[in-house]
Amino acid sequence: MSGSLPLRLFVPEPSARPGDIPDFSHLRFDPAGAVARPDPCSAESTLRHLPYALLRILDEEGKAVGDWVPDVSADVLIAGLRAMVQTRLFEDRMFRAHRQGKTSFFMKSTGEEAIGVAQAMALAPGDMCFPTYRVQGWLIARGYPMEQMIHQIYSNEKDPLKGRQLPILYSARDYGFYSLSGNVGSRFGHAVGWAMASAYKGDTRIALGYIGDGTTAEGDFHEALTFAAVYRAPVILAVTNNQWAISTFSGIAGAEHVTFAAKALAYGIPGLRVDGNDFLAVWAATEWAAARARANGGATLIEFVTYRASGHSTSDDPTKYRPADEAAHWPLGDPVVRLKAHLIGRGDWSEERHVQMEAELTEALRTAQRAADAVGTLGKSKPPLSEMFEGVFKEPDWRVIEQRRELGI
Ligand SMILES: Cc1ncc(C[n+]2csc(CCOP(=O)(O)OP(=O)(O)O)c2C)c(N)n1
Ligand SMILES: [Mg+2]
Repeated sequence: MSGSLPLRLFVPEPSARPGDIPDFSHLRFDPAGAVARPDPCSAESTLRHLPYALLRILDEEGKAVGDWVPDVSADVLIAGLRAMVQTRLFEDRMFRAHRQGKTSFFMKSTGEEAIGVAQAMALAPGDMCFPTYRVQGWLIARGYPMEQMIHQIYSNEKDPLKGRQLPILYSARDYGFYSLSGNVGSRFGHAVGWAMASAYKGDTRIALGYIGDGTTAEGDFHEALTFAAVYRAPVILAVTNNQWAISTFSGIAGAEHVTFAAKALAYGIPGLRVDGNDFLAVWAATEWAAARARANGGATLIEFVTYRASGHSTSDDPTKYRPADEAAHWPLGDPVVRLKAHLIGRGDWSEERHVQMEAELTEALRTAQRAADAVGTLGKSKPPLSEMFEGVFKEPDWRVIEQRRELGI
């Protein structure tokens, strides 16, 4: 057609690149306490404002404000703080272990610890989480042995998964931690399926599925939401929006004009948008969605707004694609610092106790690492070769038998 403009694609760009001043002015943040807490069993049609608000409980001074404040004792909050600090120390130590050649690969969740930790503590022991690699704090909060984690990270003889998974793709059914998958998004649908099975059997357990902001662009996300909404599956669907998917910013997954929580609207389920660096807000939102699911009210989508303070993995260098100091400018702060300030403000914690706790945790980690080092680091010790033939088929298969004979084991 003459006179028509040539068509152009729009490609979103992040607000700052290396060398620029970090800029988060495009993000909308409500003050703490601004969002009213509806009854968890409210009709979905009355909850449609929530995906555009931001649920926050801890204010700038560390005070817990508003009607979402959960009824959690100081001891439990201290346990949460401890698990977050332990996660951070553990991850820093394992990152160094990678640089020392002790493992092939590692990923950290620095800045996002409140999500896995608070959810592990707020949900019931029989519930099942379908994790991403970004929530290993769940395992730490539930007391999974550090030494066992390190054996897997080293892929040594005592690796509980016998060398069949990447170093950090844990599997721990007894801790409510379903096997992690390297194929991002694949577990979101499994969470819904598991929850549907629980309801089908008349059980009382609910599921929690995790997905990253970038992975919401995959079909798995939308398939899972369809099933969850249609069958009112007792599931919490958590999007950890840490602003980045490796080197790709969240705008590429559609974050610029609509929140991830707002994707729930199209499916007719509630969507909560929550400050993911506010331990109490993560707890309260999880409790709310769990109460709804347990009352047969169905699924809730929760977007946890957070920031990936570290690189994507040991293979990544984030200074190549974002300002080096962007994490320090993140307007929602650091989850450890915020919970610590809250507890100190209440008179339940002190700088001295914090330092002492860090020292204790460091010592326990050192002991666990020493024990794993003694078994063997990467390549120095391996699960027995015969393990690769075990647990593959229920009945021995002729191909496996033949291959095993060829290897003489
Ligand atoms: C199906 C699939 N596609 C691509 C990859 C490669 N990959 C691994 S992590 C990742 C980014 C995921 O980003 P996000 O969902 O935001 O999670 P985050 O790492 O930020 O927690 C990609 C593309 C993969 N592992 N699986
Ligand atoms: Mg991400």
